[in-house]
Amino acid sequence: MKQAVITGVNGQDGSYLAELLLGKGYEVHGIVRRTSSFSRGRIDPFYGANAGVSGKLVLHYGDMGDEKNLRKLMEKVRPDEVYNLASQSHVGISFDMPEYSTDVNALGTLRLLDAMHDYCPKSRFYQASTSELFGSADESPQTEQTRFKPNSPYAVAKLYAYWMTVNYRQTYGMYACNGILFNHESPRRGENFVTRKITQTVARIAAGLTDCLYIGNMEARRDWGYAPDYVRAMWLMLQQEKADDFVIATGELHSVRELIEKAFAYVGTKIEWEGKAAAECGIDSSTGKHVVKIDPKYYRPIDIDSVLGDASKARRELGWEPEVKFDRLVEIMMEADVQAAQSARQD
Ligand code: NAP
Ligand code: G4F
Repeated sequence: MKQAVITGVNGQDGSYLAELLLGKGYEVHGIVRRTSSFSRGRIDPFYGANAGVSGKLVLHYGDMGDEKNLRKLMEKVRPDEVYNLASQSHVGISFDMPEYSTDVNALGTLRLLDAMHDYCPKSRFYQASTSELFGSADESPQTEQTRFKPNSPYAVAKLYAYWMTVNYRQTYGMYACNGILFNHESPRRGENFVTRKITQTVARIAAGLTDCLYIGNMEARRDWGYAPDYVRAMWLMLQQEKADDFVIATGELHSVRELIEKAFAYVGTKIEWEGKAAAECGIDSSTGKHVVKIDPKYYRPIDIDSVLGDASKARRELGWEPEVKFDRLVEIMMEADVQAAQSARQD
């Protein structure tokens, strides 16, 4: 039975990756943090005796800030594969917590790579790198050759982790890969990322549970894919003959404004826009209610206008293709959030 360690197993990607690996018969060792309230909703369905998966999920308390804990785990498990997904993953919040974001995202990766180097140097390593490395890029679309210009504490920390991964590969011959993943979303996406915030709030407005969506920069454009497609790419990267770095993206660009319009259209509401800049509002064309408003607190000190990926290398060398694109992604997320809002209304 193959063994894998997943840091950040309780996150969006960690939960989908665990599900994928368990389905392939892996023994998955997930690192979870101690929290004051227990929230394991994403991994509960496939944890324990009745999980109905062929593999086995084992959870370990740990933290990317705790070097000894990571070393002990690598020494004990000596896994075949390690997926480093743990991170303070919110770009906006990294401006408020630059030091913490650096400790977890940059030094945490170093601690893990070094523990692997000492205890299981033959294990294969996946690093959750990001399109944020490109920042406001010089060219579009971005490929593995595009120059990095990170412009947030999150992205700068991830750049350190990217190069440490390359460095351990080149210096020690470790099988270590960077997946440069563009934004990917799902019904399991954290509620303060823009896609999920929109689908959840629109569903709640439609169910009469709230009145208005407060939003930041609506002109930002992203290349949004579907998380289950992206964890498949992570696994593929660790099954090759040689370790390498890959861009994973859909190649489609959409704006936050477009996402809002699509989410409202799903519940039968047409949005008309009125006003300019921070005074702009989205109005429900049938009721005249103001259902979208700008709240400047969601503006970032510096934002990326647009990122668009070219995943040709992954297509060619991994045989990877995204199965879900933007329109279907919004439908999947709306279906789940509408159902959740309807259940909440009945409570
Ligand atoms: P996520 O939902 O925020 O999950 C992050 C996970 O990391 C959570 O389980 C969290 O634990 C854990 N974590 C945070 N700080 C930790 C620490 N100090 N020690 C141990 N665990 C810690 O993020 P995601 O969307 O799944 O993303 C997975 C990875 O891919 C992240 O590294 C992210 O930066 C990167 N990435 C994401 C995207 C995207 O669009 N989703 C794109 C490119 C790269 P709790 O569950 O306890 O909070
Ligand atoms: O959903 P977001 O917070 O995602 P962002 O900043 O692109 O980062 C995500 O994707 C990265 C991959 O490129 C990951 F590395 C990272 O870990 C994370 O998963 O924001 C997307 C855009 C931004 O331009 C933001 O300013 O949406 C804009 N936005 C507008 N209003 C908002 C809001 N973002 C959030 N979170 N909340 C808003 O109310």
